[in-house]
Amino acid sequence: MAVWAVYLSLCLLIALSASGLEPDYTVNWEAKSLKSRDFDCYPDGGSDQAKCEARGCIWEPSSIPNAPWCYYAETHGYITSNIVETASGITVDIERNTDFPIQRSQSRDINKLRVEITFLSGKSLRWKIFDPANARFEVPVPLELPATPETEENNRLYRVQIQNKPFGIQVIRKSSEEIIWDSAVPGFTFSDQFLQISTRLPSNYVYGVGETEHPSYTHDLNFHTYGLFAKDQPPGYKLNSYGVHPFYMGLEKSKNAHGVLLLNSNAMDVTILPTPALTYRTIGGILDFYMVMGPTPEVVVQQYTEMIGRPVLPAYWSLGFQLCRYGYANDAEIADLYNDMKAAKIPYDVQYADIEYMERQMDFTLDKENFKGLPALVDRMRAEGMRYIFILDPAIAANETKGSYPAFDTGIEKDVFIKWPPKLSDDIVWGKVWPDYPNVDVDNSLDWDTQVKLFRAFVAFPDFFKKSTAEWWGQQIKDYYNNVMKFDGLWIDMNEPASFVHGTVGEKCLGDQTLENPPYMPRLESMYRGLNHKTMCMNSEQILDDGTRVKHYDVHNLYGWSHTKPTYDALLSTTGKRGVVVTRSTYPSSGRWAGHWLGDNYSRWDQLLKSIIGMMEFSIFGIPYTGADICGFFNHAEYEMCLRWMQLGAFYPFSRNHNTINMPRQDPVAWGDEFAAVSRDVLNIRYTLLPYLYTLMYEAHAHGNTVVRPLLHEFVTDENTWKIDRQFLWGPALLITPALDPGVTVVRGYVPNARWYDYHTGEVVGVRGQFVDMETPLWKINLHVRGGHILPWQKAESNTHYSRLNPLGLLVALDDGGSAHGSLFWDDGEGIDTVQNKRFLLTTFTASSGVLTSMVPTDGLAEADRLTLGLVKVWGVTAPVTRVTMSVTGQPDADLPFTYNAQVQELQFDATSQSHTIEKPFTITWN
Ligand SMILES: *[C@@H]1O[C@H](CO)[C@@H](O)[C@H](O)[C@H]1NC(C)=O
Ligand SMILES: CC(=O)N[C@H]1CO[C@H](CO)[C@@H](O)[C@@H]1O
Repeated sequence: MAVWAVYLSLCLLIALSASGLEPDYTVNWEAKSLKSRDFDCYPDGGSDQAKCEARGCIWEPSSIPNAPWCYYAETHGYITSNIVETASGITVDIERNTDFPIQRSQSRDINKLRVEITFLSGKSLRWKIFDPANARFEVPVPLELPATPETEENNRLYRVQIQNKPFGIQVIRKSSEEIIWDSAVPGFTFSDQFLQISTRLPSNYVYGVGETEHPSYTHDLNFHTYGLFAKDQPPGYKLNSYGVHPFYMGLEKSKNAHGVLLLNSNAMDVTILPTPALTYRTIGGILDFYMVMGPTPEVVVQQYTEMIGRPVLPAYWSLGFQLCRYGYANDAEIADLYNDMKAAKIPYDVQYADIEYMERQMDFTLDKENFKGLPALVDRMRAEGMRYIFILDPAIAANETKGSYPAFDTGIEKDVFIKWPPKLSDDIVWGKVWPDYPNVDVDNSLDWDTQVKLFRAFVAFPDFFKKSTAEWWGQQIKDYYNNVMKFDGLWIDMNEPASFVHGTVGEKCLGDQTLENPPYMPRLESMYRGLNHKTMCMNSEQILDDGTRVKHYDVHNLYGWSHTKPTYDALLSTTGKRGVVVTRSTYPSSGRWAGHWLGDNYSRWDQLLKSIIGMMEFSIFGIPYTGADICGFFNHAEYEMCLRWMQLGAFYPFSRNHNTINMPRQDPVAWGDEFAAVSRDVLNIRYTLLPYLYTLMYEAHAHGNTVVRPLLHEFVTDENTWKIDRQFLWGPALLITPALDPGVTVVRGYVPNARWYDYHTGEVVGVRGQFVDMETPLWKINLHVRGGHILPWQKAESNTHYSRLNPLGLLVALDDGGSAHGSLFWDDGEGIDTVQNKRFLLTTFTASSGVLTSMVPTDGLAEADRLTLGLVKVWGVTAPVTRVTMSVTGQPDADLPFTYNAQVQELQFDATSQSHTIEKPFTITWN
């Protein structure tokens, strides 16, 4: 390496003189060239000088870790040949710069391209780069775009400029004159199976691009590449995981924010460079970009979810605590767990059954030996206000006797399973997943591959793009509910789709092998084993709703997406309630129907932090209902880690403790009294705050706000917040600072610039805008409430069926000026389309100068769901109070009983005696 470093400056000079720079480049020639130097001409690995130069690129070893040694010449790319501007956009024709050789001989270059830029609205735009001569695959995910473009220049936050050589698009934010997208950088390539485009970023702060584990929420810019390809791959560093979200949010020097979606569903990778810049490489489809202009991070998410679809409102009960494990031996074990949780008075709403409830892990069956009592147990638990969620996998077992397994038989009848392209074979593309063969006992002492070979039955994968498949799937779900047992929600797993064999049984994929091993292999976990590693053949054929035949190669990343809506629709039509669906594999817009758990994580301390990062990323991906498996899925949990994870997990929107088979129990009643007590306390806090969390979920559904909110969304002008990922907010007002490391009793946390109150004591925090050490003994998670906000709450009970009956409390945290505001969304908790049909209550609360008033913008609540006003706590009341009076139109004023604690500056008054239901506005005055 040292020897090469000497060459560096030398080569730089040669490269410069060779490239014949025009005069205006020489002004800052050094900066320019160093930047071009970042763009990797040989991302495939294994380059040397000869191979590099054969691509027309520049070879120059570097001592910078991960920096490319083979990079593009300044003008490598396409050249603009024609530009047509209209009021609604720009059309550009571009041609490949043939001064440079083709990039990959196995992937045909497309020399002439069309670029269509559309001014979607004043705050959003799209640029689409495609082959005008031949139609290529385009992502069949419908987006909600404005009906007409914004044709009035003055109404647009942006301006677009086209660069000629190399061709590039520059998007400029008019207010700051910053270039926030700039693809006028070398290396742009558009060939059949290798499409590459880079953009300079306006700042070093970029977030998102998933689903893959990131060690920090802010990206490290030092040439890190992340593969995106749906895979049954437990999250790990640089491993492509279950879902695909080619979306990032970028901050700008002006402290504005924007978001960019690349709507492409092929396998791809994304590299983040110190330029700062970002390179996308995808292996099919077209380049279809959408940008939203914010200007704040929170507005970026609102605009993005307006486009991809706003997240579903989950049932109220799904915000309760949930218990699951893979490997319950029988229904008695679940019944005991339920009884122990009740006895320990730990709030909990949802129990699961993982695949063992099924007969030989086959969907829509019940193990009649070990889980014979499950339907009755489910009925009993549901009668006590609990809910049940079952798992379903997409793969359907194929080796049952004809007539004995309707799911497969009717699937064949209705032709729902994925097959080969007809000219190759009319057979199904068989895989293997869980189901065992009938009458065969699995020998667990054998190695996994042998077990798969010997004991796993063939499976067929339904093609969920077809309407007939959705109907068939819905019918299976309905039949199960009506004939076998009830459930309230569905959990869909293994929908990458995962298979235990590679490609197909026998592992020989038919047809074009460049689909299985493309000329450019993105940086994936399985890059050396082919795209079909642990999934189906890329040459399998799927059929879109409109009859278009597509290759699994193009739609692999949409398999989980296509599985989600049919499952959600089936849940609604079967149960008549909205319930909840959680899915493993997601794509932009999956949040419209489902939440997502962060996968089969490990029971390790580092995963606590990673789960916060994962949740923040899913917040900006538009899937707010998320959380990791509390205490981790794989391996042994240890006491302290599990306890800290219970505390953190109490603030996951999706709060579920889940564990894999053959591991010791890790539920809250598995560890003794102290653990149970800490779990009870922290879950009681969660349950107390559920009305606030539910209101945030409504705001996500109605307006696209985030629920788990990075601090920078609320305090973007304070650069300290740009990197914070060890703390997060619930909405604008609750700051959560968990212990994430072993042995700590003090946690260093940031107190953003506002007035904050300690949730546990009600005392005001003396500092703001600085890092402080927070005492965090084992029983405690740090929680702070932001002055200026009113949080609705209810006393916790054993489950939400009971807590929802309690009076509504308010927590009024006054700001420096003695004011606060907040709101409550309330409905029946599980009705279908309550928001669209206005069958809900929306109340806003305002406190100012010793007066708390409510207003009711929407009152569509049924009488049975009404709430009465209960205890109100006001924090930050500086002067002693002598009287609290409540007035409601048409009624005499009433004095309310109250207490005032001068030391804490807390006023509490109780309206319970008034039996006042909150759909009627009220005013409460203290003086
Ligand atoms: C399982 O089903 C597949 C597909 O029909 C068939 O090819 C295979 O022979 C069957 N295996 C057994 C053991 O019945
Ligand atoms: C604890 C945890 O959730 N860690 C990782 C689990 O996996 C997701 C991706 O599925 C990551 O985003 C999390 O960071």
